[in-house]
Amino acid sequence: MGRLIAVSNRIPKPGERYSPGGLSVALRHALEKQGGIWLGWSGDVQPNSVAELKPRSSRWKNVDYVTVDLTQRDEDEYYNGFANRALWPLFHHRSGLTEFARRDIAGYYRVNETFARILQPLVRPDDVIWVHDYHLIPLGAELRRLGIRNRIGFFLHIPWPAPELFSILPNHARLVANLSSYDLIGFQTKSSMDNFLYYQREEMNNHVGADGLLEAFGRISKIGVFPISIDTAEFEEFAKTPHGTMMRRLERSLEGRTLALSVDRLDYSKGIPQRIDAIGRFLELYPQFRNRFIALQIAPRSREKIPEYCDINRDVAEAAGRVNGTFGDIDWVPIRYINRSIARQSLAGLLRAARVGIVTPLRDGMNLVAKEYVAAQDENNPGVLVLSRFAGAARELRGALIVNPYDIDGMAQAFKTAFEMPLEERIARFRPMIEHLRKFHVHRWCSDFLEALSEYQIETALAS
Ligand code: ADQ
Repeated sequence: MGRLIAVSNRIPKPGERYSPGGLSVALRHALEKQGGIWLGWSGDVQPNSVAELKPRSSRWKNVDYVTVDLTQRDEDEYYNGFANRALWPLFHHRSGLTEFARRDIAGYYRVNETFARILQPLVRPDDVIWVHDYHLIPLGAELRRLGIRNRIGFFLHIPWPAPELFSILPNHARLVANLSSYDLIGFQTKSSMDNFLYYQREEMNNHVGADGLLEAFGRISKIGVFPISIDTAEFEEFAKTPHGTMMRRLERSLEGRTLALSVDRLDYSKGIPQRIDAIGRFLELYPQFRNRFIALQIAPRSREKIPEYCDINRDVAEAAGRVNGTFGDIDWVPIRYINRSIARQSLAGLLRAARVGIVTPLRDGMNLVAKEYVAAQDENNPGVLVLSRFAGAARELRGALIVNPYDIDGMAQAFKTAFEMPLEERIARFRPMIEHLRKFHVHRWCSDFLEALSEYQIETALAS
């Protein structure tokens, strides 16, 4: 078996402590197992005047980590520009937040070309290349242009939007043509895949076979659904052996009250202000719950150079202030809001300590926190997951209380149901979910994707 070459926008530094973001958690496992290369942006930025950006490489546990810096212009146009002010909001159905400039599109393509140029000399004939996420849609096409014939797969971690939304992008046709350079294109959910295929058929007149093969732009690509997951066994273990100090501090501070917990990157797609408003509505409608629980929101800041991310920080702080100001008392405030990143083992312990897990994104490719919450529970006394219908995870975690994150009253009602749910029902809802996650864990996700990619050439050879 050849090596696995993974490419993603950011990669963790070798041996670095865990950093938030679902992608890095999932990929590290696959690469260490198979051996290979992980290429991405170092996170460092050089002045525009720098003559040449040189990649750096270091090896750690069977993996060569190859990183490259970006120039300030690259960061502005590619990362803070087209990827995160056009693709991210649009793919999360927030067309009102979508901003694009031709200059940013050019920067997006330029950085993809740079990544391809760095990768090309490192590729051996039997390597398999796996490209990740919306930052790198054109990378496959750039690699093909440089003569790379290896199998290349692409996985989209975020949702693929409805065709009407996608076609808002001035370069929509070029982006889907770029995707045809991949041998396998994977989505988190069937609805994302259906949106993509509908666009291919209706807008592009391309042929989609019943066998999941797409004939487009002179190539055949295989299309599939691969819902990402977590390392269930490891997370279950973490939750049983959390770091003692943090747990003791939490327990002391709760003073016998129930804990409701939310953990998200600070992002407008995660529905945090709406969720806080729903806690306010819950306290208004059901005053008997006042002073009986604490809702802890953990949300490390992300993408801070983008204006919309400063706005969301302010919106969350204001929403929490409003609810605390209205319902808090001298010895109790309902919402605790912190921006810290938490070590995985402690996070697992916190999730286990929470009687209610609130995961209510407005739209989310999958949402790994929902899965982590389930894996962290005590089988004999599990908590209740309140989960948005617009998270990919809602397709799998059927035992959750599924809510509409835009419906504040509906969420308030669900919180009441969650707090009052008897043990028997909690167990009945929890069991099928944990069994599902024990079967469909992150290793299975990787092997399913890579297997589908390795089968690709045989099938397409037959089809063509
Ligand atoms: P994200 O949008 O980053 O990922 P998510 O799936 O929730 O979202 O993953 C976040 C990860 O970061 C989780 O493992 C969580 O435990 C961790 N994390 C969050 N806050 C943390 C904190 N304060 N301290 C420590 N860890 C924290 C994108 C897509 C998702 C998709 C993933 C994976 O947006 O929809 O599920 O990729 O494909």
